[in-house]
Amino acid sequence: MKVLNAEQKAFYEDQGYLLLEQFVSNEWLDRLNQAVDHFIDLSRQTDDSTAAILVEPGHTRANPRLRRIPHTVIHHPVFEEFGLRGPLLDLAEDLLGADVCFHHSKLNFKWSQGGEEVKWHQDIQFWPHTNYSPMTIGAYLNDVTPEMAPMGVIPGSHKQPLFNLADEQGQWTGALNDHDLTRVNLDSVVWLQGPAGSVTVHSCRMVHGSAPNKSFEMRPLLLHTYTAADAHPTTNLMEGIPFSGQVVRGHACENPRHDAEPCPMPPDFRGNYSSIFAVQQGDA
Ligand SMILES: O=C(O)CCC(=O)C(=O)O
Repeated sequence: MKVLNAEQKAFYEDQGYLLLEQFVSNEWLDRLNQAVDHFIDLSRQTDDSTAAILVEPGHTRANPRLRRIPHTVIHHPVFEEFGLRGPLLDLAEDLLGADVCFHHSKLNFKWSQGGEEVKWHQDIQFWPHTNYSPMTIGAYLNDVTPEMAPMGVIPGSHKQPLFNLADEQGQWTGALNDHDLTRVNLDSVVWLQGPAGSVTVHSCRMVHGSAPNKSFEMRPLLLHTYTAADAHPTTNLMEGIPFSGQVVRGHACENPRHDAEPCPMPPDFRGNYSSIFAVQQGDA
């Protein structure tokens, strides 16, 4: 084990999540926040979303409102180094084993005074794989208090069956519908908050979400998804996206391992997927 103890690993396996306070060093936080400032400056030159910057409705050059930087690792060398060679990889290796692949990364801003809700969902139905090893590590780049819409997880929900993320007519929404929500113990939610540099980990099967950010501070959460190398994607969502599938620890695994439980499939996004915010809010 590189950074976790056996108890933390057992907790992750049993509960489906971890919160590690101040895991990312101040030196890394400074470098990452400088990169973030660069994108905020760039957003002052555009009225609309670009490949590197997705803006919220209400964004203006004078009052930027950033929703997300998708695929951070392809847009800035500091993000690339952090996601592909940085401190999260020891954590990924402890949880996934010696052979680890990078899948994708994104920075969810949740801008102050209105940054959008992320409705309850599980991740793996967005990007199915042959097994359920994929997990996402989030790093808070600012101090995050309860008012700033931290991410919430439902402990143990990774052991529940997978939901269809569709409305009651069967139309994909990217979120659990009201009927399915009655099967989830929402009273047990744990809000994962902490000082800058705190890190969240959640299983790809974990039911999770977050409220709108009504506070006066933005809540940048830098998310990276890693998989055991024997988990192969079963859609073409990431085809042609640089670094997706790259081995970041150990070796590639040519023969995928298959878990028995079938995974509900997402719509065929055909390169049009932009963000969970857009999917859930119905504006893409
Ligand atoms: O940003 C958040 O609070 C949650 C993000 C999330 O669940 C996702 O992007 O899948």
